[in-house]
Amino acid sequence: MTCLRLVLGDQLNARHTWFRAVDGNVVYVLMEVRSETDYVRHHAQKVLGIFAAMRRFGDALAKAGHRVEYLRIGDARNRHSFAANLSWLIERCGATRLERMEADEWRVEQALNQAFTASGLPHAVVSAEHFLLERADAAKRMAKKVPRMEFFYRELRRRDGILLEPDGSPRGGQWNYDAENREKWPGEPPAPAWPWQRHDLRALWQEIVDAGVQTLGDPSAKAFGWPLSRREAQAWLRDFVAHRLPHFGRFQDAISEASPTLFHAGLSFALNLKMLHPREVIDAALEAFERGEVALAATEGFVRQILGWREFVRAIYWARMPGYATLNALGAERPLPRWYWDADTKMACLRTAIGQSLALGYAHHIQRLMVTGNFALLAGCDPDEVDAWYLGIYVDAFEWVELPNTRGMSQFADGGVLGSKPYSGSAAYVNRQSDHCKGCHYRHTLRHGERACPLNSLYWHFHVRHRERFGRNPRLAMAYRSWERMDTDERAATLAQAETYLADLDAL
Ligand code: FAD
Ligand code: DLZ
Repeated sequence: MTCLRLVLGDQLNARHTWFRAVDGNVVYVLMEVRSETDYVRHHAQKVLGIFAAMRRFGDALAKAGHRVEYLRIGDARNRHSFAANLSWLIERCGATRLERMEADEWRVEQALNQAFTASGLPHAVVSAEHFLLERADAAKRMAKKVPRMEFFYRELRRRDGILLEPDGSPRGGQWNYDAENREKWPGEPPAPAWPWQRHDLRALWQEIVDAGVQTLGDPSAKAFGWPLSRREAQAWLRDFVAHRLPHFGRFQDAISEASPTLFHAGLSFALNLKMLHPREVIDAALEAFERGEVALAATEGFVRQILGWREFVRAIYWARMPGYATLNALGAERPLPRWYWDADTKMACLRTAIGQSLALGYAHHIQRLMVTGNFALLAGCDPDEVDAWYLGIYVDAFEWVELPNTRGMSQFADGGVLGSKPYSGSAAYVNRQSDHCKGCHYRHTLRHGERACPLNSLYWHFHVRHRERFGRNPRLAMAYRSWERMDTDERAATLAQAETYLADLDAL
């Protein structure tokens, strides 16, 4: 009897129970396939990183004595889809049984279900043993009504006994220290550099190019920086806890041209490939807190990202797919401006966020939400295009996490499933949180006129055109009151300026 066990590129969980014992009847299968490189145009570093990490993982399994079948992108035998490769591997290995872990993406889950059923072999699907909620439980919690993230998060904190006083109340008296986490970064303390690796992936890059895979962004194959193994990922985690976590909360919402990474963790690539477990990441932060090295507000702010947001968006994804991927509550249909692909815009905030995304395959949360996301929201860009951009450009982008963040949190295309109001901001927000405006071609104080920052008129245009939906939302009441207080000519000039900009977004 031979069992094939499929390991996907984002299932590199070395601590999975599958790998505990060596069994000569089990063959682990990993494959680099065009169906996955081509369903969207990915950042070059994302493809490089996934393939390099998969190869290391396959090698480590073989070294530990497991049987491994690994299909490289350039292998002439490769049929370039999970289903087609599985069917010849079944023949080749004389397989009598198939097993796999749950896939994180709806698309892949459907394809694999079909392939396994079509094989006619007995098969099983097991947990990927990664998330803090099993998938069915996560989806069940969202089945009737999606709770606000804050309540979902508190429940998990109670369930797992995280940051609680002995009586079950939250440590320090508050569940959430977000109010302490909104500072602009003045340049001090210095933002520590991330512990970038210097992997030379030029040979792999050549294989990818020779195979004809189309990518975007800078491959940086000569000095590829992202962690590629569990050991390297653990070193990133230690580095984060020691050097950046102490300031994480305070500057979580800051943006700066002087640092693309500020005090962020840079752990999403390692987490999403499952090289790290979310619980070990949380525990590392909690231990630093207990040792007195990190304040409660920073610790709680970080734990909320992993235990709260990450699990929450996944739960929404599995409760609401496949319909969620087609929602467009605001009827947005403009194409994304061309400069999303080359960063060639006069707006300093967008130029910086897109430029660093193309260079690193990374932008931090506030850049994704309040710079690139905010612009697309205000301009009414088609959420299908916005999704494809986000799904391609970031090394950590997998649909289960990208889609709710983009279509839901950032574009409000889900009509308020994930959040109760859109994350919209004018130039005042960007100026408050960043150092972009002082050197920008546009003037952050102007609503109209030649140098008026486009974010200002687009902000008002967005709220006016969606007044019916948002006008009675108490969280937006202040914005609508400010609009009413503006004199009539000012309002007309602002809306006219927005129309001018909307007529040629490519020119901004
Ligand atoms: P940090 O800011 O240091 O946060 C620590 C960790 O918390 C992250 O590694 C991540 O695992 C988790 N986290 C924080 N915020 C979120 C969130 N909103 N949703 C899920 N997990 C979160 N994250 C992805 O992993 N993949 C994506 O494709 C992705 N797309 C996004 C698209 C948009 C429009 C927005 C607004 C956010 C998106 N995020 C995505 C969430 C977040 O921006 C990234 O997780 C974060 O920037 C990764 O960098 P970091 O590890 O330095 O994060
Ligand atoms: C993203 C990606 C890419 C680019 N290539 C592969 C691949 O060749 N082989 C593979 O197993 N996985 C790849 N992935 C990750 C898959 O798309 C991922 O498994 C699904 O997104 C399911 O979450």
